[in-house]
Amino acid sequence: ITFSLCISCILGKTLVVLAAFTATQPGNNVMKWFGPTQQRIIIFSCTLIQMIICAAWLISSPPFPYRNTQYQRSKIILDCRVGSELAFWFDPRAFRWALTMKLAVEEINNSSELLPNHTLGYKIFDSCAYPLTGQRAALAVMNGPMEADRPMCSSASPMLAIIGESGSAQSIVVSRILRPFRIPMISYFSSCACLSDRREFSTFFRVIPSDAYQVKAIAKLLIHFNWTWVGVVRGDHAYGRSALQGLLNELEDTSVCVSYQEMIPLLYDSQRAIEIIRVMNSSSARVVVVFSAEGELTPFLKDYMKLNVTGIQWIASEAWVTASVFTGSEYYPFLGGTIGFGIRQGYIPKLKDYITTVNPHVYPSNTLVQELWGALYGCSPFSSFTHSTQLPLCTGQEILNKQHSAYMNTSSPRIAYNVYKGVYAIAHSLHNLISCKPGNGPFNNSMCADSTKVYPWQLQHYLQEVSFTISGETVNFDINGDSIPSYDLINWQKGTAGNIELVKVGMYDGAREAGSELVIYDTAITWARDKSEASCSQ
Ligand code: TCR
Repeated sequence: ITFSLCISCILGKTLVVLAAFTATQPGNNVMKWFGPTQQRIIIFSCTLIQMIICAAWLISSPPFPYRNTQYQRSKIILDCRVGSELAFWFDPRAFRWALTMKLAVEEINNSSELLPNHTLGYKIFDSCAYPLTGQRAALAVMNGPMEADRPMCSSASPMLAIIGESGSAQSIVVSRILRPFRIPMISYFSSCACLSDRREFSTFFRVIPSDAYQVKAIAKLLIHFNWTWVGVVRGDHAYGRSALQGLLNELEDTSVCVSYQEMIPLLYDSQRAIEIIRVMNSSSARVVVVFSAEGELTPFLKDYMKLNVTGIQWIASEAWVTASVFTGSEYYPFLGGTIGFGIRQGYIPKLKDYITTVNPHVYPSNTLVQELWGALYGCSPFSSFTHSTQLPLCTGQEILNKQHSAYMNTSSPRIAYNVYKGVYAIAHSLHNLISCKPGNGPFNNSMCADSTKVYPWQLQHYLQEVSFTISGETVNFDINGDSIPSYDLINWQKGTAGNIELVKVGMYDGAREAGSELVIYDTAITWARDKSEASCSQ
């Protein structure tokens, strides 16, 4: 935009700029300037003064939200600030994922069995859930340090692989950067079915199932319970769009019919929501599948509850079936009985103890830890930080406890467990690479890789072949870089305090024989309105 503005200024003409934004995180600069818009027409008329302002913008436009403090081996180095202002909300849950990576690397480095005599190094960047920031981070780490004493031609980055990105939009961008250099990446959170295209994303691997499997599992669930009419509600984004399309494809030639498809607008609009709720209420389909994230669903459910509609059997998509925001007792009459597939949980024995050791006094120079304190306790640990955040100074008595579920909830790690698996997948592949028997290797003339100078494409070869067991689960990748899909079937039941408890009532296990992937403990399920059976549609 700045660029178009400047061009228009230089030409001295009035210009109509059609800005097409996909919504990024609230708080991002674009959003601050123009509001959370998807498409807007902005008309500027330019004068000489504006031209100078435009030029100044170009020169002084703030850096994208990360600051590269210093280059070090094994360090978390980026945060999401623009100047001193936080450009994005600090997400304690995502910070826990970062610490899980650190824990896994430390475990591997201390292990005498896995990669003995080798040490893994790492750097962790915050991409701020923003593709461009992810791109900068990927390029920064690929470029490596530009040190005066290292000649340009020998200063190639030692990076072998990337664990990430988080969201699919970011993974798409980063994967395209890594592809020409054949650097593998393993995502723990990007589930878009589009990323399974090996021609386009040839170095992309993931330990989260593709959404293609989720819609398969949902279709099987609908068929299992003989539900003939269902409604579908989705968010206005790629996730909602492609999941809906996938489900419609899966339901073709089955006994299940879709009565209506509705979309919750990106810019939440109560009026529109009420119309959707009316459609839901007047339809004879009592089963509604919702593909949405918890954030956008919250105002929608509030409106649903205000209108006092009940009797809907919700099928939750993976993005909200494990959301803790809806577990209060006030939600039970409306959401009790909800069922859906969540990412399989795993067990990371040392995670809880590990994340409790994090403290701003142990890591005084790590701004992320200071931000964690800001997010959890609403205070700044140091007076220097108080100034920039305008938060009160902490008392020093702040203690991590269970209350901070966003950060401390380690009892059933799902995404953190994926991160853990991803790091171990790299370690096992490297281990196999290093253990190659000379003359028996997989490369030209049965050569092995030189363990003192490993190339990323050599690691990719081993990653494609790797197979190991962790937390009782076999981890390997199919030809598209996808892992074996495995979900827990989760049901929202009444807890002792009237709140909602998430109970596992089955699973979808892609490792089982075709046709028997879905296992349901029928009698363990609670249905909406406490019905005893699944007779939810006509
Ligand atoms: N993968 C999505 C983003 C996403 C998400 C979520 C967002 C997933 N699960 C739960 C909020 C809450 C799965 C992506 O971008 O691929």
